[in-house]
Amino acid sequence: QGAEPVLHLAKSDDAYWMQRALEQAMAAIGRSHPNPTVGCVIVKEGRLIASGATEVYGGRHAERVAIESVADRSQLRGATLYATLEPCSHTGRQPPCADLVASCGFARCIAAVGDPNPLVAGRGLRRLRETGLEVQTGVLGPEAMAWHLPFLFWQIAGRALIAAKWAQTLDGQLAYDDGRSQWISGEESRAYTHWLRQKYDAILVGVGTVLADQPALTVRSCVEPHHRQPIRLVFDPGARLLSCPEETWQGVLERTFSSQTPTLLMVRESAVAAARREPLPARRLERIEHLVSLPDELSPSECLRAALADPSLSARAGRPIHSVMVEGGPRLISTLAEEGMIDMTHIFTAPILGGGTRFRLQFPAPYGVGVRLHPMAHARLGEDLLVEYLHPSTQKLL
Ligand code: AOF
Ligand code: ZN
Repeated sequence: QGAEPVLHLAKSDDAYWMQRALEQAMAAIGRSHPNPTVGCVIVKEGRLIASGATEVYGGRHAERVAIESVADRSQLRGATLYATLEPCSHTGRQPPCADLVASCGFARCIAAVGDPNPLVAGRGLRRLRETGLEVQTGVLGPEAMAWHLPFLFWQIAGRALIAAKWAQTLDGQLAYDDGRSQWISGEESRAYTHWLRQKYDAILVGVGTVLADQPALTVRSCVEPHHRQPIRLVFDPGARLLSCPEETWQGVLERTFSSQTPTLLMVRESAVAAARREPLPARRLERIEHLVSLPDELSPSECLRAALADPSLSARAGRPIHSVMVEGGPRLISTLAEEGMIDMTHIFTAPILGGGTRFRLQFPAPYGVGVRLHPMAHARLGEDLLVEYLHPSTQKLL
């Protein structure tokens, strides 16, 4: 349940220990944002002697947590340090990890991926090589890249990562024809999804999903401790929420707009203006604390891009928004995917055949050439299979 590794089976000792380092990071999911949540293990003669993960923002980095947990530092002589990200070489809120690692007498340092932060960018590993350590990168590289993607993407692309998550049947249905979507993926996948939300700064859903399910979109019923609740974004260009049946509206207020974390409602300018002229929508609008008005002339994808690039979104959310996970529905995901907006996907496939015909991803004919995604990591969750894919443009960027 929860923090099961999204990994291939270990193929070598190094992969085995890097998997343990990734598990350290996963157990601290979301804790260090906007710092990447790095995992670290220290191994000597085939035995684990220390482990750690990045602390809350401004706190110690993973390598320091692991090293400082060893009372007798002479133990570290000749040991191997595994880190899911290149040890840093700069002085930020914390002193450089590379200097600390270099001072301990390690024989080897294995980093899964490099740190693209311009203040680091290879200098951490170079520093260690110069000290005489054997340095290696790329062990579980794709898995670590998938894990650190929100951070890597923000550093490299300079904009918020848009990930999509959906569960589907073998025949590609995201919900049964009667609209039920809750029972496609199994219990393990659902717990995993709740847990996974902590990795992202915001969860985005389309209004169709909100009207159908009144989802809470919170972190719950999954492994503890819970490190944070992402904010919620509801994409409702036509303001359908403001004129839905009263019972649905009450459910939406209670669950999707619950007090645990802010919910921002994204509506087109013209629809906001129209809502203000009608008694019921106008009254409901009063209840919305965070309204994001979208320019009329932009497409849905352009609206989302603009909203995410607008610093006032982070200000209103009370935290930087560097990544978003889209959780449906099929229409919103199709619209975004069609315009090449989905940078990565978490897809859960349940062993169910015959899910109906109504709720599937749909792309217009010109899209028919097909975009080949890059699989990065996979896991079995109960009877479901989870695969994480990168869009080819994301792959190229990294
Ligand atoms: C590491 N280990 O566990 C993490 C690293 O302001 P600071 O000092 O906390 O530095 C933040 C930067 O350090 C961050 O942008 C990223 O480049 C790197 N994160 N590095 O060696 C860690 N979290
Ligand atoms: Zn560091």
